[in-house]
Amino acid sequence: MSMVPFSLAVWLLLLPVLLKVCGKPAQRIMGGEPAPSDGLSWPWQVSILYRDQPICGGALIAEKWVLSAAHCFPNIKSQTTHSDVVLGAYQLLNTSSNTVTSDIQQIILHPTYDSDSSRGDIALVELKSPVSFTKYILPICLPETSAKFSMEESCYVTGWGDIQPGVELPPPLTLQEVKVPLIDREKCNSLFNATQHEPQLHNPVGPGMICAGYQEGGKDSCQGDSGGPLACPCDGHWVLAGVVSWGIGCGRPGLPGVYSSTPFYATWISQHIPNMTFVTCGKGGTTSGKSEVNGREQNYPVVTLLLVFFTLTLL
Ligand code: 4AZ
Repeated sequence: MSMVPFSLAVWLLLLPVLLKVCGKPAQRIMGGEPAPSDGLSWPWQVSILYRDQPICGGALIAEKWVLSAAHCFPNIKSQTTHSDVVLGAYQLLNTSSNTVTSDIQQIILHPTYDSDSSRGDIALVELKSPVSFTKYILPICLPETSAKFSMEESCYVTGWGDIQPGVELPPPLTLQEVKVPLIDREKCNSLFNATQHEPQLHNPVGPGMICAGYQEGGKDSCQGDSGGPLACPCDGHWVLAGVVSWGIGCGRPGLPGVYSSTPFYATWISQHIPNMTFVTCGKGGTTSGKSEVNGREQNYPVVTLLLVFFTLTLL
């Protein structure tokens, strides 16, 4: 057997591994509340429809897989049959040729999911067939278990959920973004414990949860954003730090939004998606507070090196 087809195959298999294809939007513009109108900022954002109505958000993590919240699926059987996943959308009521709608193959809830405590509020949604990546449809990177996000990072939560409790996003349902700093579990529990609310829970933020928001309130995710991404910059990529899970109201002072922590569930995700790759945020290297996540500089040395190697192996 000739070595040429063999090395060709090896390199073609290695190429997508060496080239991180997640967490790199074609473009990103810092700004206010509606996401930038080019619709390129959050290409992993999906909407999950049940009988044609948007019920939850989700994040694309691979060609066939979306990560969402377990509480979005109280009736898996009916929802698998009657739900669709909308990808590449910006305005849900004004979809373009960049939008793809997919049927659902299966929904996998985390085995520890408990609706009372919101423990394990994470779900994997498998699409019927793989989607083609475009500049409007791209996966976000997943953090490995030991990934640590810098607490100074600018994380964003995005979605088509309510703009206030009980106030729906008006037509044409334009994707919203809001910058929310991470709040660690200890700090978040002390906030919840110190803030008057019903039901008064003690240490409600369990392992596998992380908070994001402001002590003074005002900026938060809300009903309908559930399952959607909390995206943070890490080592030059956007990485999924959390999945919108729960809160007491929305944007209330001292009651930040609570998210299922993706690093905590990385092992479970890898068990269901065998070839999934994970990124190591803030380990072995300089994790600066502000990282350039949209520059065109990264990976080009790797690509060049690869192409040189590739050419040499073919000779
Ligand atoms: C909800 O009802 C919900 N502020 C989701 C997230 C938050 C609040 C409520 C976070 O699905």
